[in-house]
Amino acid sequence: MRVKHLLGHQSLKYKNALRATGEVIMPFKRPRPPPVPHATNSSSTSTLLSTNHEHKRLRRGCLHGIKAYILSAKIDGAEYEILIGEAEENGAELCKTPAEADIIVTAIGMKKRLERHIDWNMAKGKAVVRPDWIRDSVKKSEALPCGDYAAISDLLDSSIENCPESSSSQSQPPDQAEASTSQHQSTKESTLPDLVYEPRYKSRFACERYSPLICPNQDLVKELHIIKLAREMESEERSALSYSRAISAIKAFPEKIKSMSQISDIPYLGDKLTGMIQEFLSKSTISQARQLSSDTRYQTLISFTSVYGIGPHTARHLYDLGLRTFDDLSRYLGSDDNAEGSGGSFAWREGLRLRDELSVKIPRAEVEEMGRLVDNALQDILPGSESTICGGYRRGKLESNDVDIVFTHPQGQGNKANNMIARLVERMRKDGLITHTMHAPSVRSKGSLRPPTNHDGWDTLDKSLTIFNLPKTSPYYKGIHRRLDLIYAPREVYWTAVVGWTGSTMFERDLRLWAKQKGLKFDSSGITRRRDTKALYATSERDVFKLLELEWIEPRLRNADL
Ligand code: 8GT
Ligand code: MN
Repeated sequence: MRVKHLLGHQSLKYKNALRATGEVIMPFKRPRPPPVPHATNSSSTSTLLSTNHEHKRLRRGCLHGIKAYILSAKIDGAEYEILIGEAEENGAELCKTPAEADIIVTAIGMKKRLERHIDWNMAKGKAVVRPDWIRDSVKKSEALPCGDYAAISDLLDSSIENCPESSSSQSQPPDQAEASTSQHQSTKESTLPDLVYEPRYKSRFACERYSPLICPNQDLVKELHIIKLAREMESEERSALSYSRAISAIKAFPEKIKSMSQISDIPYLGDKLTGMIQEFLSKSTISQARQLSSDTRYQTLISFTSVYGIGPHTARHLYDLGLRTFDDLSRYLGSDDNAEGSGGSFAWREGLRLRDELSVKIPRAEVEEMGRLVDNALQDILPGSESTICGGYRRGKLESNDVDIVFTHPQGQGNKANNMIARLVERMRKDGLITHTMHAPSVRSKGSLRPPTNHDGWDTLDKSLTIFNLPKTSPYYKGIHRRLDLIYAPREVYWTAVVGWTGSTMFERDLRLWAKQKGLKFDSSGITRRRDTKALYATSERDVFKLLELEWIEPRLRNADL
């Protein structure tokens, strides 16, 4: 939903707008998620469950049962994300506060600095280790002793003393542990040929995996998507990301999942996800997803965020005020008390007015017609321009929520950008094609739902988020407003921009992580080498992949989200 696109700065604006009405922002009530059904080894004798159980045992991570707090200070965003992912995937329970944790992971090496974040006396009661404790434990498949990893010398002894043990090693009786190890080895042996041919779905990076529009496990993915959306609605970003990662990994799995033994190589499936998949295999649904989809709070938040300009934060606030329907919302916005002139309410009212139209999906033929009209306008004012329809359309989606068009001009270099966008928009406005515009800030503000989080914004390209209207003379005219994003890229970064705007979101997120581990920085506005910030220019879309040392993946296989 492109609505999210605007969240970053808008939610803040609206927050102030709401505050101005004198209403108190109440803490939101969160529906307690139903307990995740876990496989048990108790009564069932069905083969499915017993293989599942076996499987679960195999997958139980080396950090299982360990309560960890990862302090983000001094850890760079991408690295933080990788650490969190690794810890979660290997069974660690991530805590929101250091007090709840057994082990504190930090890149801080000095007592004074640590004390800025964590109470010293509390730290003394825990193990306090460096991030490589997670990495090395995962590599060795066991929670390693903390002594070698103590983050701060003064805390060495207490870290050794308080070093947690994983319940995966603790709770298994010796014979079982042995069975599990030997099984583990036998799985390893049986996958030996994979060393020669490593299927792409195993990669930890969505930008290495083939992700078709519709995958063999699409129903499972849809169910998980509901849970992911619910997390987004509650601004539980990290949890939402775990679901996005799992969804993305399942999207690339080439077979229909019929038994748990098939999924052991799919990355990012921790205990919770494994349990859910197990449930899905036996019931074709996931109870948590079912419950959510009939939950009033979930439904209301989803529908409010479908209004252009309303993000989860605002939606929760409106919900807490007791609003449930669009009529409620409309009444609320219509009331003079709430109609302060600062723009927030106006934008909402406008969004609400257009909502029904904007929620109608755009068929491919109409997307193409819009592309032609944009290109005509472009050629008129900037002859020789080039444009590409990106986004979901380019990935093969039959219907799109909006249209994303990236364009460039042979003479357009460097910072003449402003001009190009303004000229195009002005022209289309005059022709009656564009009815509303929202100039996006070039850098997305933090706190936006949209990833990636490894840097502050998507890019520094100039763009305009507009509302578009086909001319009555067009054979596709239905009198429906459409969302159209126009993005100008200087010639030399045109292909990076095309890759950056083709998506899907997880593909993009991992592209950035991938680039990072290659010592590069990728975003839609260019590729740079980190060590000397030298810019690398691609001359084609394939060249973008080549520069990133990535194998080519065609746009239709970049559907790494739902
Ligand atoms: P849809 O339009 O049918 O919903 O599907 P979509 O085309 O895949 O989603 P979208 O929300 O239109 O986003 C298109 C792609 O543009 C996304 O995959 C994302 O990678 C990228 N994208 C944004 N916002 C921004 C942005 O501000 N800068 C850049 N460079 N890319 C962005 O969504
Ligand atoms: Mn789009």
